[in-house]
Amino acid sequence: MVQDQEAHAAQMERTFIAIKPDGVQRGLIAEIISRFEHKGFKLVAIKILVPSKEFAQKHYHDLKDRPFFNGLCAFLSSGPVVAMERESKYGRKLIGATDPQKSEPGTIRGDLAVVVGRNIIQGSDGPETAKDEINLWFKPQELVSYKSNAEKWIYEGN
Ligand code: IDP
Ligand code: MG
Repeated sequence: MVQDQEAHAAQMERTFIAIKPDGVQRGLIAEIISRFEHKGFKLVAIKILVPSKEFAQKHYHDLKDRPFFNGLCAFLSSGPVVAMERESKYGRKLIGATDPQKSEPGTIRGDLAVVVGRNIIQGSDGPETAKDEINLWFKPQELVSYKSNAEKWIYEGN
């Protein structure tokens, strides 16, 4: 039983998610949060803040050589962002492709965004980047540890 629980915990993937300034200004906070909530993503941390340009540059450091880097960092720091950590076994499929023109309908970007520079949401690319992004955006004491009672209805074997 304990082994089952450990296996279950090991498979839960941490994801850093941020609703970018365009999503906040367009009044899409509840819409976006509800999609993760309805799918069964566990909410571990959440806050609203205006990131500085320097902070945005840190967040997007791996894109620093791309031509859109300055505009992207200026945009991310242009207004409030809602930052979250969520856990699930579903990866980033809800978010959709980076370019909303290529995102499937049914995904957040496919349904709610139109151009790549205003794609309303950030989601970490995988477990390693999630770890780095969560460490950048949250202090350890901002992460809440709790047992989600919904999990036994969302997943098998726990
Ligand atoms: P992701 O957000 O889907 O993980 P990344 O490649 O990590 O995509 O790029 C980060 C962000 O940079 C994108 O969400 C988008 O806002 C922006 N971006 C990516 N490619 C372009 C581009 O070709 N033009 C303008 N902005 C871009
Ligand atoms: Mg990315």
